[in-house]
Amino acid sequence: MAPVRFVMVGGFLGAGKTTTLARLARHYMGRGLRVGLVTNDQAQDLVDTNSLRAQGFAVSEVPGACFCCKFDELVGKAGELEVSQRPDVILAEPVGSCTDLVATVVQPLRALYAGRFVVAPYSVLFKPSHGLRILRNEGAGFSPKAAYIFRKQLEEADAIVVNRADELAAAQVAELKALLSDQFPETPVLTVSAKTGDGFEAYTALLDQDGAFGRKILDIDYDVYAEGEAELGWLNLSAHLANDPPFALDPVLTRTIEGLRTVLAGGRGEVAHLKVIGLEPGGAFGVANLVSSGTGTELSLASNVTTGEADVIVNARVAMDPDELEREVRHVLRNVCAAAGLRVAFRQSQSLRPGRPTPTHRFAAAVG
Ligand SMILES: Nc1nc2c(ncn2[C@@H]2O[C@H](COP(=O)(O)OP(=O)(O)OP(=O)(O)O)[C@@H](O)[C@H]2O)c(=O)[nH]1
Ligand SMILES: [Mg+2]
Repeated sequence: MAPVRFVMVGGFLGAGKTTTLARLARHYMGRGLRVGLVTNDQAQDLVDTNSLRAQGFAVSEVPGACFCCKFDELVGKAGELEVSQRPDVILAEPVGSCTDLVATVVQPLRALYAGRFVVAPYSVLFKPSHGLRILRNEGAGFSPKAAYIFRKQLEEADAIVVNRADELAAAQVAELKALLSDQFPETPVLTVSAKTGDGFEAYTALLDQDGAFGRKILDIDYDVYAEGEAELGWLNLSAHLANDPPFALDPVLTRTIEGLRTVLAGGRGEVAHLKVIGLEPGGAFGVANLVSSGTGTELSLASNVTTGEADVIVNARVAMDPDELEREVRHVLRNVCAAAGLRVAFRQSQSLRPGRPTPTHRFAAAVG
């Protein structure tokens, strides 16, 4: 069998990785290639897995910790996709608070699975809402330790991909490019919009390249990294909503995110990413998001359905105590449902602070 091209796209929480992977998947499928995706999270019940599956893609999931700590499971899940889909390309999304992926994923894949995978250049999406403030050294609502992770993610990239170009003024793009070329002078910078597809021609051309990529081994302090990650509260929660007569699904999703934006305002905890998916039995689905405390609620994927019941999953990553975060999410969802006259039955929930990363492999120097 020909080796599978392994395309991993990094970037901070809410940078646009899942949106980008969906666009890349369509791009490769349009070229006649078969595609599989692997998602990753600290916990079960992942919005991204459900959203990508609902869009028709073949998705495997590595839950419970980042790819670096679950390297064998990543290879195992890629293997399941190889059997079921015979993919030419596997697209992989690591957890957005994870870094050091070149030393712990790219290099081990190259060294240990050379005949099975060809690893594409490692690109990292840049999230302007937090990134501009971090590059200006203004702080971004997070502690310096979380900002440390953000910077380390950029430092190991073969290319930095500034996302959300559709929202950026020309002066902002110019400032970002100047800051990035000053602080990461060796790294090419692309500008894209995962939403509109602008810039993807150059981006996919970069991902098609072979050569001396995936070789930037970080000098990284795992204590700072672990403490930075542990400052984030993490919540994955699922529930079932029902009503007779049927209700419009999308407003429930946006009101849930908007309700959380309101209760978390006033410095209670910077939002890294809040997302909710609603799935109705017929297969229609909608997703609403908030990517920082200073931006607005967005219905990123509309279901446009009215339904008698729906499953909802909330994934919240906020710099606050995870138990408090869970209380707020339950409270807001209950209020949104009460206001709309819906019955809500809570199902699973996991709230946590990410544990210290202990990678399966860590290469101290690049091989090959
Ligand atoms: N305007 C605009 N919004 C975007 C773009 N790319 C992503 N978004 C929005 O940003 C939000 C987060 O996008 P995701 O693709 O879920 O981000 P992510 O990096 O996968 O997030 P995590 O998995 O939580 O780390 C969603 O509301 C997207 O619709 C873009 O190019 N332009
Ligand atoms: Mg994602």
